[in-house]
Amino acid sequence: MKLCVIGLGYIGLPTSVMFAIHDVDVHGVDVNKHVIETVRKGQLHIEERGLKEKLKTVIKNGKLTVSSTPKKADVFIICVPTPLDENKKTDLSHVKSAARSIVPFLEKGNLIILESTVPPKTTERILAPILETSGLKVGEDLFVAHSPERVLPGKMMQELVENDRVIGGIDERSALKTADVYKTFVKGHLYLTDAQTAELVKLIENTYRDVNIALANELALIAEKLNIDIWEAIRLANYHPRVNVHLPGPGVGGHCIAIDPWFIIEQAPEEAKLISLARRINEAVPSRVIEWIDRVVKDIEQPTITLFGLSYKANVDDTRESPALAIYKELSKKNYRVKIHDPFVKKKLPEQVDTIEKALEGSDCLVLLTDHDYYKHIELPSYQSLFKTKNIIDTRNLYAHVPLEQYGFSYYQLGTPRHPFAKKEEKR
Ligand code: SAJ
Repeated sequence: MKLCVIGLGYIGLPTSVMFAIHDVDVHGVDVNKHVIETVRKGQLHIEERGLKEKLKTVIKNGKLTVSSTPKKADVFIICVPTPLDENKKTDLSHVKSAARSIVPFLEKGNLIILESTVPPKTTERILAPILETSGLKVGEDLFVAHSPERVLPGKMMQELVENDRVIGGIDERSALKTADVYKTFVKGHLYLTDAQTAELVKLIENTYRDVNIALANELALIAEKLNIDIWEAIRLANYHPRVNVHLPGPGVGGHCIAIDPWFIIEQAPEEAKLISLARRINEAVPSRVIEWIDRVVKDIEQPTITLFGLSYKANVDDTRESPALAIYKELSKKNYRVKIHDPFVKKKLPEQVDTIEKALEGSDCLVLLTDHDYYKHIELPSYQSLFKTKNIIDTRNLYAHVPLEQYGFSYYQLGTPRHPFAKKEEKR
């Protein structure tokens, strides 16, 4: 089998490598020259555990080749981004141009799989007509399917193999052929359905998480008002065998959960009431964190704020839609000196520093935004002399176990009575 993968990003690159190590001849395509040059050298332009060594192997043995133009193949997989435009409408321009780019290379019997997350009916109404400009007919000459990726950044190499997959064919033969392709390495179950159901399944998965996180964020607000610790309450509620409340935090980031619900809202705005509200609740959280910071440093002249974490979640370098980035941008508009530390994110902002010492030197308030394991293990009290004012805002419940108040820190914790708007006697 010859495979051509369009888009060598967070999903396309690990997928290409996975096929290549299973002896498939893969040709990877990307519009970004830097990506092509980096991958060709066997190097990574993204951070993903366990990927580098495998990439090196398949570049070296020639199983994976890369260039900026597609090649003839038996199977084409499209893994390009589907962002939102400024009006929160799906921008399908990358899917469309990826599809157009393979048209000249299509031959009778080819299978085209769309992995990008898309609104329901995109495969049938947008992808298929573009492919048919080749003169070949979908359902007769070409097989077409949607099979959304479901892997978790940071665990992709494991989850690509182990996770179950949903495969939505434009017809039954397309679904069966697609299943054969993924059987190359997938050990999880392959569930076959039609394309539009598969498209909705993916959106449901991430919308479920978004709504659940919105509930957690709302419960955090309620807990602050009632002087209850929400982390403890959620932990105990989740001992119920049929309850799985997610966790509050500084907001919802990433390229999926903060975006996919909009694909549903766009198609059914009247009906998607709860989904819209959940989005609004989650989008409002970063400004609450700003209010907390403003309150904590209100009596300090030109305060220095230290942000721990820039990526959207723990142990990854990805900053797409990161609430930490939104918080940083808001803080930069104020009369604050901001310092940012993130052990995963390569320097991209002038305020970023590379050591804990530099980050905490002269700080008036440390704000923990991303719960990297790295931060869990640092002994904050041993850095206390670096602080100018010993304030800590913990948005991830990372430091509750450290007796910070005994060391003279003012410790504020999201979703608990320890918040900066609490009256003194209410604080615990
Ligand atoms: N978050 C919370 N509270 C929680 C869980 C997450 O505030 O209880 C926040 C995180 O901090 C982060 C955001 O939500 O900012 C998203 O993180 P995530 O780990 O829930 O999701 P992603 O975007 O990294 O990956 C998800 C995964 N989906 C599920 O776990 C159902 C992954 O399987 C999907 O493949 C991926 O979206 C995708 O590409 O759609």
